[in-house]
Amino acid sequence: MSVSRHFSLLLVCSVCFGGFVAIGCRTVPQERADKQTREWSTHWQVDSAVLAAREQQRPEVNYREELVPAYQLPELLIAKDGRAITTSSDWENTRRPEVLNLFAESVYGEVPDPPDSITFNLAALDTTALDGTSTMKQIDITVWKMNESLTIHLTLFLPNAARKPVPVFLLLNNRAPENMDPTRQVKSDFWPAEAVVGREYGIAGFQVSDLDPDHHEGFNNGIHGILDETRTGESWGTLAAWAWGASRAMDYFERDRDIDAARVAVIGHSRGGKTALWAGASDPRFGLVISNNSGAGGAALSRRRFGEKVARINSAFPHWFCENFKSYNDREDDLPVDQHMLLALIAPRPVYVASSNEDLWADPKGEYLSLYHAGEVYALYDLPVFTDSLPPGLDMPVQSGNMAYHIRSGKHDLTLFDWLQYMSVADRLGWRE
Ligand code: GTR
Repeated sequence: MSVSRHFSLLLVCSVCFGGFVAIGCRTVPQERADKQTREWSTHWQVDSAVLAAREQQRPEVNYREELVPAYQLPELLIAKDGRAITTSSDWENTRRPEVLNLFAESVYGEVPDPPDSITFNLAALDTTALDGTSTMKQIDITVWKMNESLTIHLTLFLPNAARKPVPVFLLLNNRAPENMDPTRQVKSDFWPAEAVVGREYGIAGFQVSDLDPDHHEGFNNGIHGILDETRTGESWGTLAAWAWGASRAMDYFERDRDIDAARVAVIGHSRGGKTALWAGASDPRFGLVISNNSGAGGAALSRRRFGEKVARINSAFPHWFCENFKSYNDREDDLPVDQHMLLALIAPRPVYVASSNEDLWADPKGEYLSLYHAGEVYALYDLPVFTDSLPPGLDMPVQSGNMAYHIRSGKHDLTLFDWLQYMSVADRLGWRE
């Protein structure tokens, strides 16, 4: 049984459509719908108590579906010159580079010239970590430009018993460093090393603040202070700097013979989830991209203006995106992209989007819809897609080909439940075979 066939069995039921299939305010041709016309057996509904609590917290914010304005998403499959994109090679050669550039120049920012050199040093090694089941490595990744340098401290656990090379989950840690305690005195579900190693995967992570501290200081410190020359409206912000750090970790993975560099999953939560998506979109070496509760500027569609909006994220976190993104404050309809196009940049590689039902600020439905609309590009590769325009029921993980989604009950967080789903997807991708 092929991998995609195997996955499509996870879908719950089939429904036939006639003519065109409506998806939001757009349609997909019948041919695509015929490939997989299925709906979820149940759909997620906003919990009224959660809604009431959120509205009380932030009365100025829209959390109601009926107040989402009508919107038209930018066309994924029409090139700038008006040509229709109908094949995966058209996508890869023409439209994908255009979309990638649009995100770089209007959302996350352009990366400057690379550093002069990069070194990898094994700073610590324990071959009997986790009661002898694992090897722990700490690697200092140092980038140099002229006589300035910056070091990313990568922590890694690899299962001793597993056949090598081993697939690895890389967390971009935007929470406290204790979440990735190499001594394992502190054990956190945010980075559950024991559970991941127990499933015969490697787990790695670094603090995003190694690249750039998470506050606005004019881009003088962190990697910006080292690599930036003249800054413009298109210069990279903090999230792009963190994503760049993920690529440097990937540079290391490619050098470690115990690691299967073709099977590295990049994962992040919230601001880390936005970063994981941009890392996966801009660096095709990541074999699985996981967005946990990434919300605005991550998986959620900006045009829905539900929960956190572009103007709010740009004023609360003026350093996250490029300056040009601020020109779209309260002008979402003028953005040349929307976030479904970010997920489409990951195609045909596997992508997992996860939401939580109390996290209305991140717009769970908007996160699901991005994945749904990105299906247009996955379908070009003849991969199954999601054809139900509504998110599945609570705690009901769904997967169709290389796309996966769940909405977990509970708060904005990265939990063991989430990790277990991500590992199960990797299992189904055949990563442990
Ligand atoms: C919030 C922000 C979100 C999300 C979150 C987090 O304050 O508005 O976009 O990134 O922080 O990272 O936990």
